[in-house]
Amino acid sequence: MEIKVMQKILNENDQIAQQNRKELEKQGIVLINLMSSPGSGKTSLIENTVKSLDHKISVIEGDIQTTLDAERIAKLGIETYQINTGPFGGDCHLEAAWIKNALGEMGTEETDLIFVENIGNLVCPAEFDIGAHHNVLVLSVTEGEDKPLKYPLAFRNSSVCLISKIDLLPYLDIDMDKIKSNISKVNPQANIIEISNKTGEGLENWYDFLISQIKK
Ligand SMILES: Nc1nc2c(ncn2[C@@H]2O[C@H](COP(=O)(O)OP(=O)(O)OP(=O)(O)O)[C@@H](O)[C@H]2O)c(=O)[nH]1
Ligand SMILES: [Mg+2]
Repeated sequence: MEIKVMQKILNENDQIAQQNRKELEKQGIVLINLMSSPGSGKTSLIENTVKSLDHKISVIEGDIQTTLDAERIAKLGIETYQINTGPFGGDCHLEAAWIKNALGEMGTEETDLIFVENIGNLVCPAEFDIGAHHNVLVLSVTEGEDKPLKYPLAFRNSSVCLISKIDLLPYLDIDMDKIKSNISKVNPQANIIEISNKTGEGLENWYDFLISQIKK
């Protein structure tokens, strides 16, 4: 007698996300999905990384409104694609189909690494697989120790958690060990890296992680 087992049926977004991941793998390109609250330092991190790494990097920017972040990145002379969700209902996340469309319009042949800067919030982006090889969560020290516990999915779905703005620690009553232990509670496997986009402290560890992932 055959036993039927209920299986997760991939929804359309998950299917397109898997296609994105596979297609990029064929081309030897690594896709990194950056997620955080508004203002935690995603664009600053991309700017520092582009200036420091000797690899071909492209960026897909997600925002509800404006091309401000894309303009910051384009100034560095790299390919930048902006997705604005405002005209289409103002979604607070990016979906796999939009990334597929962006990748199709970008010239990716020579690219080693693509950053997607997801829309700034700690909830919706974590619910949608876009086809990234790594989700990277950026949490700034000004946001409080409790955020991993209050928004666990974003932390759980990220292989790397960057704790940013550590240059501000002397001015804050915040317990770094508590932030880290709260991240580890929701995601014991998370690779936690402390960084400052302002002083550059810790960024070498982030670059080492990226270089270990780049295929070309
Ligand atoms: N002191 C300090 N300021 C930082 C750091 N990283 C970013 N900032 C500042 O924080 C502000 C927001 O940085 P962004 O890089 O624009 O943040 P974001 O996550 O891209 O913001 P959204 O795209 O709006 O979600 C800017 O004024 C940055 O200069 C850091 O490590 N230390
Ligand atoms: Mg930004």
